[in-house]
Amino acid sequence: MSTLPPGQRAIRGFPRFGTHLQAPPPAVPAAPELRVEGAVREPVTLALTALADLPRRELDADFQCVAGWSATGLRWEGVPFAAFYDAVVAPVARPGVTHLEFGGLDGYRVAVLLEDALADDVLLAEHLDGAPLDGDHGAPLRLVSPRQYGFVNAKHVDRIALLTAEPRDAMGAATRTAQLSLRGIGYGRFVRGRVWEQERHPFLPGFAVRLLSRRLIGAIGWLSRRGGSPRPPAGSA
Ligand SMILES: Nc1nc2c(c(=O)[nH]1)N[C@H]1C(S)=C(S)[C@@H](COP(=O)(O)O)O[C@H]1N2
Ligand SMILES: [Mo]
Repeated sequence: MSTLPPGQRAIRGFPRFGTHLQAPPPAVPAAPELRVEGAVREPVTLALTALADLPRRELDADFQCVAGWSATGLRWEGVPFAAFYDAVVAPVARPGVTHLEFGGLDGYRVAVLLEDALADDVLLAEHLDGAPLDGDHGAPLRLVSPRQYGFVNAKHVDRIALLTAEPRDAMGAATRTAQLSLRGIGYGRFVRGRVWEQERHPFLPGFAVRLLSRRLIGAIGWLSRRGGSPRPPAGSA
């Protein structure tokens, strides 16, 4: 098995996790679309079926949660993000794009440095382990960036906004409560979230985030089961 990044431990299975666990996964529209907006000359709305015309790739990778657990040996399949960017985004992008904000059907959003999004192992994934993505893991489309923590790996993606500066408000959740708790723990500020650099948090050191998460993980597991996951993060603390 591959070496895990610093401060991670492998767990069995792949739990549903995130800022949205009090709610079931969002409904997937009958004809899902992806909208490209922000610093563009013209917004683009693309039917997800159009992704079939782009290059495809399979990617074997581990998934690193900022709280310290890793799901190992996942196989994703989808469109390399750089290929999507070249084909769909670059033609409409205004000059000076520095960051992208990925938004999900559940109201989640997260900003990613353009350079990180264009890395060669970043996918817009539609399949996990040979099956279409399920609600737990991001149906119908998710960003997969294995060298960045889970929070960068936006699920249920339906929107990409081009930004020309680092955003002041770099992460958002669906409900006001979840949004305020993200703010409260410092995640309003932008962080690249690279796992090998342990960029777990905008200003706290990696070990502090791991200690705090260890305390929260029981509660998170409970919410996760309540939210509908068949695979709670047992053994993750
Ligand atoms: N749309 C959406 N994407 C999201 C989240 C979320 O709440 N909503 N949570 C993020 C966080 S904090 C983590 S750790 C991972 C969890 O991914 P998983 O549920 O597939 O394990 O999704 C990320 N992407
Ligand atoms: Mo997370």
